[in-house]
Amino acid sequence: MSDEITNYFNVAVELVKNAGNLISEFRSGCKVFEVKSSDIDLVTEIDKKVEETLIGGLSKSFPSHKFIGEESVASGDKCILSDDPTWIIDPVDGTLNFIHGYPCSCISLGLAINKKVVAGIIYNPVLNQLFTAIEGRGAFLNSTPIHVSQVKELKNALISFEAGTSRDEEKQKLVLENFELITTKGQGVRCLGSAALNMAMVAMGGSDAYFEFGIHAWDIAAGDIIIREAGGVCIDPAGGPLDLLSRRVLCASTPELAQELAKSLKQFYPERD
Ligand code: LIP
Repeated sequence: MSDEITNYFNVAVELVKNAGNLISEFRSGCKVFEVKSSDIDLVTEIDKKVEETLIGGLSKSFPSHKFIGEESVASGDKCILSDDPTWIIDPVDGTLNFIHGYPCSCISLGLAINKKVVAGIIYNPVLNQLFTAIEGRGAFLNSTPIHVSQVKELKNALISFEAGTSRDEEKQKLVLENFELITTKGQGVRCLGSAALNMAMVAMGGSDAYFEFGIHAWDIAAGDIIIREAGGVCIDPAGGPLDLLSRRVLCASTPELAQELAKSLKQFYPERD
């Protein structure tokens, strides 16, 4: 199985690198976009093109594989995670950044088998950062091994989090409460505007934890394996195991920090993927 996964991964990396050219052409921003679920949940033609390119290339090489793609789901496809090899795709994670020309957007591609993510790729073509992992083989940034930090306590932690793309009032209230918690109890707060890049930052030890309510499977699948392979943990924000379709994530450098955050955070339960 491990050789098969490596073969899947090698094909996927080449496709992702090529598709990255579509994104880097717009490094100064992409001013043409459409609105999706809210006025801050946006999509461009490039999101759609990158997703089509990846699904086209992967299905040609692996005709039996399944897909969960952000833009295919937005156009009406069902979000189904079976035991079959399933590619979970965010073609442009950080679309709002991409539109503005803020250089924190990436392709996020995870491969789940038996509902567990076994390989992941996060690629920011503008900053030339390629984060990768295959189960059991470690995590890498541009082929150099990466590791999470050793931070165990919230008071010493730099925490990434995001307000998300919903204008739901209950959700926005919770975002502010959790923001207050981490600004008063943690060492500092960062928001990159891309769930996948926030996770990659935890994986490389730049920040110590990241959490968000309202993300989707495609935002976190690749980050999940990259963080685990870098020595960190990805769990549900209430402290239990991560559920890829629950739209909730908490990842951290150490189990101690993850559990301290899980106990402190105000919880929100969005509708599942
Ligand atoms: C978005 C993330 C953002 C997060 C949103 C959403 P999109 O993905 O990049 O960081 O807060 O919940 O998932 O829409 O740009 O692919």
